Amino acid sequence: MKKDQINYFADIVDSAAVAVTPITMLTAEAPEMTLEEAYDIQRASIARRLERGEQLVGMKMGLTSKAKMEQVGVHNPIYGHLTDTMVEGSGAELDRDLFIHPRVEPEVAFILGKDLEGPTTPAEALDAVESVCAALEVIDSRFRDFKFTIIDVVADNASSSKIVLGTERVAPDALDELGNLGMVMSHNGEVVKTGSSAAIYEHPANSLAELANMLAERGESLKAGQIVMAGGATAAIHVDSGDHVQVDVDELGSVELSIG
Ligand code: 0L1
Ligand code: MG
Repeated sequence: MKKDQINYFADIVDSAAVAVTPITMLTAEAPEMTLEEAYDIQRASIARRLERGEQLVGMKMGLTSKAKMEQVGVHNPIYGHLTDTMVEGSGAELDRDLFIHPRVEPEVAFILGKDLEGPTTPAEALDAVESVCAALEVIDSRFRDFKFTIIDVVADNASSSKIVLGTERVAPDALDELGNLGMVMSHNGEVVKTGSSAAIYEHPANSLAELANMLAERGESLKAGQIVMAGGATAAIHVDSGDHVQVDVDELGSVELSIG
């Protein structure tokens, strides 16, 4: 695919995100699009955000649990880019008008204390982590009816929209069980999902290492200070105006958001 076509599709996903308007899958127009080209489109759409003054603050892994893969019918982990305007603190009230069809999922996030470059192992990846926190991700596919192929969702920056981070930050070596933290998500006061950080690629450190390794294929790496979302531990839930969502994570405390 030529550069002008990459830019053409980057404009489509970026404009849909800005206008909060659903679009048809890109693969309907370009069935021959490859995964590599989809990541090129993702990067070109992020370049548009940076040109508007947003700052790159981290990355996310997506589709790292069986529950998530089954929910959207895509069976490979993918990554996306996070900018400063996507990051919120616990207790944030998010305007419903920011989203087409928001869903929320429980995660854990890493804050890196050192640069991390693949190829790497989960143990080495964890050594680059300064702290871990509870997190919620609000995903919002730009594609109509939340339907996409892996190519489409990668081009759409892995459905990234908002992340909400818990205030409690814990060093990884101060955690007893990073690989098996209980996670309980409540929706309007009712428990709707229970799970464990073990569902996140069998251990969140596996997800972090996989991200560094995927980036290394493009000669890229993670930087000290960046946030990395490890992926959803359960399927995502639909949310709407007036909703409140909270996740309580063993050893990491809770994080909550509401939709205004
Ligand atoms: O964070 C995620 O797992 C989302 C990846 C993209 C698929 C989706 O929109 O659920
Ligand atoms: Mg996620």
